Amino acid sequence: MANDLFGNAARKPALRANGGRNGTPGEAGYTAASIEVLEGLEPVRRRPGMYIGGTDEAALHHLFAEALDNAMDEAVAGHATFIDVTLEASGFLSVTDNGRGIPIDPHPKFPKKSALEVIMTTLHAGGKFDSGAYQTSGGLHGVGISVANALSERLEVEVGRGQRLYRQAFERGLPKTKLEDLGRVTNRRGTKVRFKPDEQIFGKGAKFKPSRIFRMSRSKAYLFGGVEIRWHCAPQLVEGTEIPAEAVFHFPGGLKDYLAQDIDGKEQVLEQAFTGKIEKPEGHGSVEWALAWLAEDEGFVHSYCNTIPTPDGGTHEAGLRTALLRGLKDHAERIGQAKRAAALTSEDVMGSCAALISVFLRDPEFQGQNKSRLMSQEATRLVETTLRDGFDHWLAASPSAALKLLDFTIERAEERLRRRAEKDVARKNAGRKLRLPGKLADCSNNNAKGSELFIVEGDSAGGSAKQARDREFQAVLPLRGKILNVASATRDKLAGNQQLGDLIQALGCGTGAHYREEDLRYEKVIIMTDADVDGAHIASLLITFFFRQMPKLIEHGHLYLAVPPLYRLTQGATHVYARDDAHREELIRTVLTGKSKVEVSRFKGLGEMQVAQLKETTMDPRKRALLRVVVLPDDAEETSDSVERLMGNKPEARFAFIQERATFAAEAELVVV
Ligand code: 28G
Repeated sequence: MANDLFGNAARKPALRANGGRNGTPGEAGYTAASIEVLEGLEPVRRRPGMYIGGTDEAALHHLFAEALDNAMDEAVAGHATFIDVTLEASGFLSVTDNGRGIPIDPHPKFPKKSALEVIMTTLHAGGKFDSGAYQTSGGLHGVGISVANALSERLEVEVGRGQRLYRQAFERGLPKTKLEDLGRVTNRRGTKVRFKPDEQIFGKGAKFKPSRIFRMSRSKAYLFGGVEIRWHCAPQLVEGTEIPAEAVFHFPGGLKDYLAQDIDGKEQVLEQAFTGKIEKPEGHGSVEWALAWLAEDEGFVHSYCNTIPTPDGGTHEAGLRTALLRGLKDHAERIGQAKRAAALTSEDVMGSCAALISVFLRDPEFQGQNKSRLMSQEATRLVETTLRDGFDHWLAASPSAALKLLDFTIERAEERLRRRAEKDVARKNAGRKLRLPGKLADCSNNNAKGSELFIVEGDSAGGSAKQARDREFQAVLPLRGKILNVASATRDKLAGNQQLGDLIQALGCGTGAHYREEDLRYEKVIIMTDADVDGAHIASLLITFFFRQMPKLIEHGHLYLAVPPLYRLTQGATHVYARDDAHREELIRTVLTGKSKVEVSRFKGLGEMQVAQLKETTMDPRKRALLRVVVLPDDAEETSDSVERLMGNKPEARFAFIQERATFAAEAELVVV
């Protein structure tokens, strides 16, 4: 038997059927002895999910991924130049490479079996539940083509090797034929695996999806420019779809081509993508990258190691982020813009960056649920230094593009800082909300803008107001009984007063020297008291409180008086409301006719009004009147005196005086003089 390739010992025991993916092609010389045989395939059929992550459509396609990965290994290692993928109408899928062909010599541990049969029928280490996080590649968590064999109702292997063609067939992982020698061939070298997934495992009618197989094949070709992948599909499977029955994937431009396809039609910040490919000497890996910045915030990083996707990122992605951030910051410094770039984070640089990065490493280390994160430490340095170098050159070579990129990322940083500030405010507001007084029925609108606080006298009126309000933007705070007269109270007494404490808390803006209008939780603060002497007294006390503790709140026009009616006049079906005696007489003279009897009812208080009446007459912004409380700025000091003088003695008298002067418009001004 001509097995010229079977002379040398392997570097280390293989963890899967083939030699793993190497950055350095041409290192042939494995022996069948290096295959570490563990056990048969029964466990795979018993618990397929343990090996391929389930039995759904994604898991089904893992079988293809494994076969394709094996073929890619041969290509990446420099032994194969093309891969053929054929999907048949029968549901059979075949993957063929023109590599060395799976070894067929007798296996040292099982002299009666060929290496090929051992590879196809035994489970190899490196699976998900293997002790180490170490494996050579992804695919079916690196468990080998035998898993695909175990889960196929039939699988046929053909090997062209040493100018002879060999064949063996399996069903559900068990050999159905011996390894046959089909005789001399000169035109076939490599491996062909043809298989059909087992419906017993994947469910009746489970089939490969042409579009998925097509895309997976194309991706691989992008990831390794040195391979040509030929796609054939039974025409009836792709009829009426966008997927062609025949295609050739060959992308010498590699990731550059891939990126162009990935971001086709999306607006880019720069005209040129940043791409490159570096191969380190002596098998110290290689790096290929293609990056573009997208105008919209749709960045992504697709990373690969040895053509295996690493959706959970890892060390290579870390190197990429560091290289870009440092590179851009250093460039900013070189052009005297270090200060502007100081706030940049890799989030700002990466957020809109469409990045493809592919590394080839010897013996890569993967980790995570699906082995989808690269752990090899050397990848960070490899990617960081390589990309950094390339990025520096690229930035230096096109100063205008570099500046554009810098401006773009700085703009993103500023936006990020703005968003964070907004979030802080929102959080602060939320925190403040937690400390609101229990009696407050707050509105759902969290913004001060457009919201109103009704300060209501007594719990019963408070109850009516809560029902009459529009809870979206109207809050209600009932205050019980008469509040403390601020004008005559001491500081301590004021601080300990429950009613005022609740009010201060509800407003959120603090008092005296601590007053901060930006923290005021409502745009309008509306005092709503009964239209009687007691009500006037309470309103006066409240105005005094505001005047003393939050004069700015009045000055800036936030304080109002509600104008509840005192009388309801009914004539037949007509109802009108009058706010006082004079208004009542006026209405009788002007609005109502002298013909029939006018029924006059007097409200004893807000609590006595029906909810609908209260809403209509006093609270609904479309129908109510409000009085704005104003302090004339010039007289501010004098005002202070007069308020104290008046409030200190006979507040209700003063309030009546004010009312007389107030004009009733939708928002009249109540001038405190
Ligand atoms: C068609 C479907 C997918 C493959 C090869 C070639 C070799 C190989 C495959 O060896 C056994 C285990 C580790 C060394 C390697 C041939 C060395 C010399 C191969 C494939 C021996 C597996 N000659 N081509 N496996 N290794 N193509 N295509 O699966 O120690 S699998």
